[in-house]
Amino acid sequence: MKKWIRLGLCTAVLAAALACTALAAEGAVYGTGAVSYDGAKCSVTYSEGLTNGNQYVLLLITDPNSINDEGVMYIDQAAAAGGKVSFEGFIPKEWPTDGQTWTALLGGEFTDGASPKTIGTLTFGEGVPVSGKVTLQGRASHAGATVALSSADGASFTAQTGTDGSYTFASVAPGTYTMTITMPGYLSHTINGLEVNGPVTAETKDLLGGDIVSDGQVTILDLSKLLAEYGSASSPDSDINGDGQSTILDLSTLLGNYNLASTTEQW
Ligand SMILES: [Ca+2]
Repeated sequence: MKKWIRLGLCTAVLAAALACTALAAEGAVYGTGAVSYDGAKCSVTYSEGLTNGNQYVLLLITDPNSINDEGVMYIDQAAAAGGKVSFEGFIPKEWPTDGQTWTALLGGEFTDGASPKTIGTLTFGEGVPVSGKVTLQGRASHAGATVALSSADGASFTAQTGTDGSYTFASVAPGTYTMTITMPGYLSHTINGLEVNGPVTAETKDLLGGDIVSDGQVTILDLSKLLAEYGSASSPDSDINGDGQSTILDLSTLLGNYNLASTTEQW
């Protein structure tokens, strides 16, 4: 069950719970859990002192110093299972504002008798989300590519792709960036002049395999390395497609991209 409601909260109870714990830095979690925001959705999990089957309720407090029903952004409840509670992928009521800290509060019966618990905080910068997708030629899983953003004034951010190739920077400061997408064994791709002045969704980029020696092109150097390792079943550098060995599949990819080089485009 997920819904927005306004609550007639017992603010004294909440204030007492919050007063016990000083607010911490970005993404802090007290105990065993996780509090995250990917630029679009939130997830909170917790697993300390719970009783399976019991109901727990999550609240996000926007301003711990001024608790009222307007300041509670979200409420949800879940039963503990497998020793934890999970509130996955819910949408925040409001877009986070610069420097705003959300405090995640969990209510319910805990084995130590204390409740509610302040389980973590999320502090948001002045950035906006940047997301996109990268596919890796010849692979079923597109996880592990590195997407880096850097600006002329020194700001830099990095993210990794997930299995489906997607990546997200939760909070990128506005500016003009160079995006570089790299993956061992693959030709990199660079995008210059990427303007971030609001949420950005970049086009899907396909990285081509074969740059085993990572010099920005597919040449005799890569072919030599692959041939030297051909047949090896111990995850050699020339295992372009990540199946653990160097085979005809990797050779085919390399030869298909022979003489190609890393690419650059203007945003
Ligand atoms: Ca392979």
